[in-house]
Amino acid sequence: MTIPVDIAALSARAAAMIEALGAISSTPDSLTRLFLTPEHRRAADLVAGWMGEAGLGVSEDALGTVRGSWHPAGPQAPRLLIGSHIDTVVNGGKYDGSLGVILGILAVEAVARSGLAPAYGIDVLAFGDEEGTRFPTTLSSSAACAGVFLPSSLDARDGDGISLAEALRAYGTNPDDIAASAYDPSRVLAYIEAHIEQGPVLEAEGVPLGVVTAIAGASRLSVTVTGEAGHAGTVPMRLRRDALAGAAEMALAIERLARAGTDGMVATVGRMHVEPGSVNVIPSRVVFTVDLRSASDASRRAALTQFGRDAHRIAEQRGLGVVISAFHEVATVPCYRDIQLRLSDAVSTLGQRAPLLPSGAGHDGQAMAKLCPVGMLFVRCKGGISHNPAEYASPEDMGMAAAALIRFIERFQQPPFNGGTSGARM
Ligand code: HGY
Ligand code: MN
Ligand code: MN
Repeated sequence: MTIPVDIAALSARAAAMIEALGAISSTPDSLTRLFLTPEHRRAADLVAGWMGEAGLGVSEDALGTVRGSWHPAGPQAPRLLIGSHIDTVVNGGKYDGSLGVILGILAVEAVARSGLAPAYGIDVLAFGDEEGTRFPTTLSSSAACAGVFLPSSLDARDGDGISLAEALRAYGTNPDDIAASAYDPSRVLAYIEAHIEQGPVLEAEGVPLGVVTAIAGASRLSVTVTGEAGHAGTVPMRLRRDALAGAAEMALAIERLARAGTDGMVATVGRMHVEPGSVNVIPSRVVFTVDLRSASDASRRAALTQFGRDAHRIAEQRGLGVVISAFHEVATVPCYRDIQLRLSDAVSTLGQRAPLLPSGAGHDGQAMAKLCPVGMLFVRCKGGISHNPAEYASPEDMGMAAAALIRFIERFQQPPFNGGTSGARM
């Protein structure tokens, strides 16, 4: 059965939904929507409404993930999961995460309304904590669905000292129910996510869609450098123990390691807190973050080891203290080969070519790979810009992506999907 797709209509609906969801922010003139905030609640309610209008059964789990279920073969049938996240970074873009949830809803709605009656069901998932912006955790919602949520994450505290457990209760969920949120691996066929590429490749190749081969592994560190506060006017340079100057040298050290790194290695110091923070006081304490990624786990881990050596050498030379703690680590996840082929096939039925490409950005698929085979469809974004209000995907490309998901679902059982609970069988 070939389901009729109206790409123009899908494009217009996706664009309108992006605008509606993108308008839900804690800041008036930019987009910031953090996990378990009132804005997350409003966005979850909007998405739940869309799921209901699409004819899906709507529920919400203990980590705040909104689930839209379509079970034509009954609730016990195995199911395909399609999702992404609705949280954002600070001053982020409207498409990162939200697009994947919206495309999932549009695709399942079209399939459900076509009369197709597959032997499997589909759940559309809207995760609330992919970015890890509010708490020093990340992928916690998808980890709960995958059954790999770390209970110790409940003690993670946000900038106001509120723990994840406290925030969950305030949001109206019960952390005691987290274990029950996990899917049964034997009942899940695969997880598929559509997402903007957040890079320049598809635009450079002049194509709207791409298929992801692997999702880069990442490490996130918190580095605390301690020195001695002093008078900016009286302490000679040779006698200073300047925590900020030391932190700056360490930041350049990690940048140097990444520039020399292999496998697409990238490093970012995204946040730096300086104490006491007076213009005329030598900084006594600095805390900064490091985000290090590579398509190769071995090269990332080697760079981490070398950075530790560099940071301690710099601290010793400057008479400083340094403590490095890793608060996030996720391995590189290969995407399931059969799913890559099926996504490429679905795109080709639309007369489009879908290049294969890795993802430098992290995604919920890295947690879901612990549950089932995962695959990702990338959507071209303007200038490759993301985590920036200038982030943009065209309505036409969004409509094409929705159509590709419809084709993927329609053809998912022919021949029977050779799924499994392992990550990727290349
Ligand atoms: O950081 C990332 O790669 C993702 O946007 N959370
Ligand atoms: Mn994302
Ligand atoms: Mn992101």
